[in-house]
Amino acid sequence: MTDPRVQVSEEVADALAERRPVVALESTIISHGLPRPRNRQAAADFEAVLRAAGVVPATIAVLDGVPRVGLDDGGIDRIAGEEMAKASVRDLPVLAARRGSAATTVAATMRLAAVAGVRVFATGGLGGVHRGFVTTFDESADLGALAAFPVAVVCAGVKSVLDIGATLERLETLSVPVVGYRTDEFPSFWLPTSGHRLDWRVDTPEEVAAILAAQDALAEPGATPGLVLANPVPADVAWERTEHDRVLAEAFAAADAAKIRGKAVTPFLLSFIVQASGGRSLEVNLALARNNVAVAAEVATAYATRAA
Ligand code: PSU
Ligand code: MN
Repeated sequence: MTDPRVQVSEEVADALAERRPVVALESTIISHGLPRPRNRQAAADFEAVLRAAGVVPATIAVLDGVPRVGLDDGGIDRIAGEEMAKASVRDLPVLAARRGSAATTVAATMRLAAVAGVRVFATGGLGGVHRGFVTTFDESADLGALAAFPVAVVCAGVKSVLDIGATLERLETLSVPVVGYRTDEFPSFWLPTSGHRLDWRVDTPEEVAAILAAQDALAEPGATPGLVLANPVPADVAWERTEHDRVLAEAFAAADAAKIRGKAVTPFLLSFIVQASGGRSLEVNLALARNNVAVAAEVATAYATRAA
């Protein structure tokens, strides 16, 4: 029988025991969010950014039924190179029982990070409420996970292919703090703005660490929620707004014309956008994800410093 318990790598376990900084990284962005072979390079790059900052990377995935927190190079080769299923929280027990392998979404990564005791997590963009949710009820389990697991997620907001306003309303209902990092506005992935103002802004990693420490100290009855640290793509690498708007409008029209529905809509739009932008959207995606990893390293360092 495979041991279905979460396996934390020795490097990550040692760092946590010694209160050194650790940052969790998801694997769905590698297996499904970025094309090969750039995805393998990106996975190595994210880990290298953390190590250069003195932070231990904890890339998370399920391999042969075992949820792993901290992959070695062989594990990263597998999530980048093999055809992997995409696992959210509800898929974890099925994978364990069947000894299956899968990349983990933000939701499943948060859950496994929380079990291991990793407090800070970096990704590209969050899942959220889909356009047309009134008829489809399509809302990512990422939002429920943010309400349930005490992990801070550094991200560039959500893509404008989702309903950003509805996503922010749901995060409010779920009592998830949403804090802008050096911004007063929620970012929209490829663009630093969205038109949606935020209630809270911080300007230093130490301020974020203080909020996380306050969450820990409040030890809210029931679950302590996570936190969204909304970190806009740097202005010099952001997509040009007019080009962004033009390609998105083209993508929605193409999905409509091809009568794409349901679960197929997002993958259709995303691959259309990469093609129609001549790869420009991919470059922006890589740059913003790398920037989120760098900010997460600073936050995890400030948090570990407080705890020490
Ligand atoms: N948004 C992105 N890139 C991604 C994802 C979201 O800009 O790669 C992935 C993340 O893993 C996220 C998941 O957790 O998609 C959400 O999927 P769903 O909507 O099926 O919950
Ligand atoms: Mn969905």
